[in-house]
Amino acid sequence: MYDTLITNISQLILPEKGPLKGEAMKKLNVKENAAVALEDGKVAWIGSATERVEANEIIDAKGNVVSPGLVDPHTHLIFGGSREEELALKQQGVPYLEILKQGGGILSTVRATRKATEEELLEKGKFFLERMASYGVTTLEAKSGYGLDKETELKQLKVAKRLNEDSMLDIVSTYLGPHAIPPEYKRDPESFLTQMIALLEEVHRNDLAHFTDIFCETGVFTIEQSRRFMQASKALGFQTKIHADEIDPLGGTELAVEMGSVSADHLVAASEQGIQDLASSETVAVLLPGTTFYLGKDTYAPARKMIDSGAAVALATDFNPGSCVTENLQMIMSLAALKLKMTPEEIWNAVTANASFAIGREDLAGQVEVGAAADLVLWEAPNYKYIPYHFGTNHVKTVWKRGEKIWERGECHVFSVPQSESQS
Ligand code: IZC
Ligand code: ZN
Repeated sequence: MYDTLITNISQLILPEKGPLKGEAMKKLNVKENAAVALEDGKVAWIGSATERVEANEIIDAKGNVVSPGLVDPHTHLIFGGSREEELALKQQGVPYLEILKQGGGILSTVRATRKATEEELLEKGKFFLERMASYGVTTLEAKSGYGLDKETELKQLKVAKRLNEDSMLDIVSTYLGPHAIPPEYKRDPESFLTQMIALLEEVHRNDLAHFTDIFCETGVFTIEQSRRFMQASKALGFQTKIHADEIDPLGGTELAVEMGSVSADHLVAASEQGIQDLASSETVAVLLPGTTFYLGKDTYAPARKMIDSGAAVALATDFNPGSCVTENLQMIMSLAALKLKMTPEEIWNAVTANASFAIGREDLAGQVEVGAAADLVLWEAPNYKYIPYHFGTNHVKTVWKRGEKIWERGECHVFSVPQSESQS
């Protein structure tokens, strides 16, 4: 007798383990007319919907899709304030890096995050996490980077750690101390970087992050500075990530591969050499089409060229208060179809197997396997292609994390207002 049986599944998505590179991304493992049983928070049995299986709770998927919980491998989850005032500047054509240069952008969020208490950041983080879960995300990465000083960077990382402990979701932390250069160090970025490197030790000692990250971009950190930071990170045992070649082609993609980074993120302006380097490595290209969309740009990351050359591609929201303000990974899946020209099979592999590999969770997330944690999503969609196709809405019916229902589509009174409310 199992705890739960989900049956009548039209398609059960069973991604292969990542990293899925090139051709391997083009095949999605799908079991038609399936059923899955859960026991003690784990997947206990996978079979056909026609088999008779006993369970305490039986859920009829009614011919809909079940997938692994989605994995969002790049978010800036923890921050103070918000930046809706910058939308008008964007409309007037002021570039993202120009807003930053004038002391806005990331620096505006830094001011708000320094002011916020740990409790305030925690409450805000909870709110966003519930939204992410509602869209089917059960594992995610969260970066610091809005402190740019010791106290606030540690505060952000502690909040992420508490959210990981207190919630059902799995949150993997990344230390992004070198995210921008604070005004007090404008004339001496090298000594700012030295401070952020010095902080690595404390982050490591308190087990506050698994990964490190740096914003390698014109006016932010150079290739040489990024290499220095990554070498220091590796020396302490961190795995590295990098915000690379987002706006200007500095060669951050090549650097990521040279350093053996687990991922290189953005890559809109990645060079031909960078793409070849990715293809010959296990560094995952984490693409963030929501950011290109939100910045109002026309040129998207060369996903087709990357996959066709043999690289591993993952997709993420880049959820942050400035350049991509959305918790909705399903929207990113649609943008990947429309703007990156990725196929539905590639898209599903990119938000499951490759996303989990990009955050070192390939054994724990992005899969449906007997013995693995029961992180599952029941969709209101007849097949997996339907989800990226029907954009901008939430297709999730139910989300399970380690076998527990953590989100379910709520009440709706459009066709029936409850009696007590209509009478009062
Ligand atoms: O707050 O603008 N690109 N970092 C690098 C960001 C975007 C987040 C932000
Ligand atoms: Zn980012």
